Amino acid sequence: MIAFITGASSGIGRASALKLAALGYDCIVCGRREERLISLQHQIENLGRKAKVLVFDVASESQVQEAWNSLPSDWKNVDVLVNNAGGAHGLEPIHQGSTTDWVAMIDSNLKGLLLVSKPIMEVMVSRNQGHIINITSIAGKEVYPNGNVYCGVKHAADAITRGMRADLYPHGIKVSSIAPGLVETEFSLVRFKGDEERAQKVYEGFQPLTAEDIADTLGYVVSAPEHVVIADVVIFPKAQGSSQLVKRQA
Ligand code: 8X3
Repeated sequence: MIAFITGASSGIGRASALKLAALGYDCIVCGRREERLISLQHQIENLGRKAKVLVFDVASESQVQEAWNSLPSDWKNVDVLVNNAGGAHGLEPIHQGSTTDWVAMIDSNLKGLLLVSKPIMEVMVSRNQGHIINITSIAGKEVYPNGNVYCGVKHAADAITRGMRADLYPHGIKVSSIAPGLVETEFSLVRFKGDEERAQKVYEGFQPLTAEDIADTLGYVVSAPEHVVIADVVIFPKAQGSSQLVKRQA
């Protein structure tokens, strides 16, 4: 069994790759930070599975094609695709937003998801099997102040997930989305452009989810019986009631 994971250098992607390896999958781990991917490759190999590293930018059509073409043909029979690459850039009222941030969010969260999925969906259709899991977000279900473009791309990712399911279920392909709330990863550090103090404040006063919590959920989603599709999972920390409701200790 082969799994293909994007955004695997850290956080949810990395934890998902390790979970899938523990479940018996050989893993193609993709990202832009080669050193981290190589260290993940070693960890996967220590679990007794094979791993391949692909370094590319999901938003570049030529890089995606080149990376895909570089895979030996037996590695192209992907059973599980985890579209995890993406993230937020900035948290401002829309009229103060940066157009560079907007383009970066559209590129990684949307263009990337589609470009990576394209060749893999073709193989899955030809084999009449496969499972695509898109890591979306509560931002794809709710819109919160200053979330504007991030919420927009995640809503689109949610819609694309449903579109994939509608088109691919006749071909025996399962499509799932996992929509997390507050997970402590590099997410906020990236959103706030390296401002550690601001990033830490997001997770202060309550116990956020971890990348491993999401990977555990993903493990359940991929291990469900053959006739079962876990179509859509929203997952919050216990202290979170919605994208805007968080119970923090003083
Ligand atoms: C991450 C969760 O609430 O910051 O996608 O949008 S949130």
